[in-house]
Amino acid sequence: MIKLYWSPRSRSFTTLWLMEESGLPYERVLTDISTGAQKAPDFLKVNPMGKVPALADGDVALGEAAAICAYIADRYPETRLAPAVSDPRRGRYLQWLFFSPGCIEPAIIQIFTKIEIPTSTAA
Ligand SMILES: N[C@@H](CCC(=O)N[C@@H](CS)C(=O)NCC(=O)O)C(=O)O
Repeated sequence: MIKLYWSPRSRSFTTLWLMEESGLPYERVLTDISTGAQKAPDFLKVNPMGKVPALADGDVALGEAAAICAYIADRYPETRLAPAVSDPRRGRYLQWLFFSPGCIEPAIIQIFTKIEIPTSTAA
């Protein structure tokens, strides 16, 4: 059975939502980052980066929330969560799949950490 390793108050939420939408049977494995569970040797075998979310599906193991979403949608097309590779809507699907980790998250982190990131290197 698919195992989704998750922690409260983390990026796990996207993947928990995805798994519920998928209708696939899966097991939630609590990996509480407030206790350091993400650095336990057994978890590091699933995601050597020591981060949640992570997913194990048979011999497949991966981290990264967007990658987990893409993996489930492609591996289980019966869930109808993604346009097929040949579908013209595939391009926009990929654009929005990567928009959150590529654009929204860095902006949120910048706001919360108040780190100034120069928008231009011009003098
Ligand atoms: N780019 C990764 C980020 C994963 C990540 O940083 N997860 C945090 C929780 S939101 C984590 O596991 N932090 C614990 C740690 O870094 O030790 C993703 O989108 O899944």
